Amino acid sequence: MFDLNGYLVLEGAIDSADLEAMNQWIDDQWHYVKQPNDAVGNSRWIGRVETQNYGGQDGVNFQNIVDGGDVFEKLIDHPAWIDLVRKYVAENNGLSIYENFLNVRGPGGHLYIHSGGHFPRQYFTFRHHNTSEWMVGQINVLMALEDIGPGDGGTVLIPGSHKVTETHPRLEVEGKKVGNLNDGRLAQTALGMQEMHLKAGDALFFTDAVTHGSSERTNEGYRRSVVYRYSPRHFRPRFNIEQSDDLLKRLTPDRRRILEPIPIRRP
Ligand SMILES: O=C(O)CCC(=O)C(=O)O
Ligand SMILES: [Fe+2]
Repeated sequence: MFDLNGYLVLEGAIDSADLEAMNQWIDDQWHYVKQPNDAVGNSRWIGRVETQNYGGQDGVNFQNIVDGGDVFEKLIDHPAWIDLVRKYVAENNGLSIYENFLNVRGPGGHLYIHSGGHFPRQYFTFRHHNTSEWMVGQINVLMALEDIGPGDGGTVLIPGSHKVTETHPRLEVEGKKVGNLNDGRLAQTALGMQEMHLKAGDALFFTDAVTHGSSERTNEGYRRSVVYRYSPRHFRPRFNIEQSDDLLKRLTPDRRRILEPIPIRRP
């Protein structure tokens, strides 16, 4: 079904103790949700975790959340998904984490439509090479820290759209195909979109190539999610935040290999 649709829902991936710990982390950092930037508009740092957003209604991202504590370190090679990730990215491509963040998104928050098989981006690779091994350029694991139901701003996606050749009508602008479009039209209104409802602890496992976005949150309160994106080890991390020596020393060898697949060399 992952091959066919480009996504899977991994039910009950995260146990309640870990959910509680992650939700507690958010509660403890709530002032950053209210005030993600400092007085002159710069991002703020909590150790090596950085507040970030894309300037729209995407909410507050806590980038490099892997530095937020034990419970986030565990997600690097979480047993609920790591074998699937290893299968589809494939061992001979190595493994890395392209981006890891925690997102908190309030009323009015949403994400515009992006991605799709029509668009030539290296990390949208999704193929089965010579019938022996998979080669997937990026897999996103989006974890719901609380239930995400109608009105909560769930992820929307178009099943199978990672394989399309023809361009989605909304992703064709003046005869040219685009990979994303912020044109004021909500992603959930695009042709073929399906809204994904998750229970707290479920994880949406999807190729970044599938056409997706996030529906507008119309309910009160905030949606809480964590996203870890896995890619072959040759991809540079999106924000390239240098990990602390403390974190690197703490990690198991497997986790360290994923987080820092090509160690920095110094004389
Ligand atoms: O926030 C969402 O629902 C979607 C996130 C997203 O676009 C992604 O993880 O690539
Ligand atoms: Fe996305």
